[in-house]
Amino acid sequence: MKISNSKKLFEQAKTFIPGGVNSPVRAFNAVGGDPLFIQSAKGAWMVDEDGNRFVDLINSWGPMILGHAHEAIEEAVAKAIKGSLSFGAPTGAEVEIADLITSMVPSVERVRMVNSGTEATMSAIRVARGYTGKDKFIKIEGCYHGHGDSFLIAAGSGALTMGNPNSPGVTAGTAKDTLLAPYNDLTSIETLIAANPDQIAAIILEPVPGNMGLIIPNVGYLEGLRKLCDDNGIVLIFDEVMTGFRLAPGGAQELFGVSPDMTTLGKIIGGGMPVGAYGGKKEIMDFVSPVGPVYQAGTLSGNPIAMAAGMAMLNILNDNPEIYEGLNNITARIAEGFNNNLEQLGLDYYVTQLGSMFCMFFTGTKVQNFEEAKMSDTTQFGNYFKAMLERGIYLPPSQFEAHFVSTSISEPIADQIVSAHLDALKSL
Ligand code: KE4
Repeated sequence: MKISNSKKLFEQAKTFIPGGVNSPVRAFNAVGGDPLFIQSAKGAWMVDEDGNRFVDLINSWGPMILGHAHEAIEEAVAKAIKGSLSFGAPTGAEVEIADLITSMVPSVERVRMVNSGTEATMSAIRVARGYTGKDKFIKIEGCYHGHGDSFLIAAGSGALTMGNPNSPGVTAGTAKDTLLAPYNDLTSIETLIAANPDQIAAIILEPVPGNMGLIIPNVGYLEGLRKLCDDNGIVLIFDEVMTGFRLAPGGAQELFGVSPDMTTLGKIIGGGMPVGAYGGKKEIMDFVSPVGPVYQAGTLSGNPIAMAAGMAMLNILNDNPEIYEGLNNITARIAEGFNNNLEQLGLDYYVTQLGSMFCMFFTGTKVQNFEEAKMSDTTQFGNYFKAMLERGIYLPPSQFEAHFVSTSISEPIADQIVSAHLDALKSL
């Protein structure tokens, strides 16, 4: 595979940008080798600077659920840019998208737009603290909520991949207010609540974690969290930056029928543009400035071009709910093909799939939490990643990420992924 142009760009990039990338996971440190620089993408296919074509299973870490360069989204953006790119003043587009979000995600009665998932989760925690008057919050080990200081405490995703669970620069003062509990473990939550009476403002988690690989909630887990929060006056925050509008029009909370008090959103909400949002019950969100005392702001929050892209994407998803059945069927086809391959090869790697998210853990354990995810053979994952790349399949460059399927992935492409998987595993 020719990679000379990517190599040249990477060397140049490293003279200006830390590690040559604007987000750590892109550097391929978790899988070895140098990153490929992408030139363009259309539908299910991405093309790098050396003309190599790949089936894309990252889809910008979730946003490109309708495939790359979707005509309706491009048209909406092209139309919006004619009227200038930004005003720093309210626009009708922000009212439209807020209306749509609150109708697609009923637990969200009020919503504030921001520019990233990190901003959304940082703000949600601040509001929960302001609303309850309490300082501590419970984070689930292995869940990733962006790079806000109070989350980089045995975080998943990038921090986990970088082997640096407690990032330097996070103060002890910050860390003391973050309590940690394993995923799928209600007893640990009960223990933390008992040990910190009337001090816990919130519990935040990915309802379906995608940042330690994809992990499915055990039956009753989300319902149990809901009850513990109700019984103890704790704000339940679902971080649906990844699962929002992906697992169902109303996200994981719709799929599992458990309503949080607050929800954080991102990725799909911007249609590929930098957008995040946080929202929830009116009585909580009324604490947000300017109506309430909790301050949060953003120069480009609700940016009209980003709103146009987000609205176009959300409208398509909202108007065509059958999209989700199609995504689930294609993704289940891939997962079934992977399991058939593993059986044929006598391998017991663990494949998980839910909706249009899936992954394969290089461990024989039925992964239910962060500790079990970490038992995966990350070296073998790196070899597999490179073998799939050579066969034209671009996976997320880390064992601790989920794969994202778009509507552009047809049955023939799904079967191509499955046959590349078999061939790649045979080559290891
Ligand atoms: P951003 O600040 O990257 O927009 O969102 C942070 C975030 C918050 N919550 C969840 C559940 C997330 O998955 C993310 C970001 N996801 C990673 C993918 N694992 C983004 C990829 C990256 O860091 O480059």
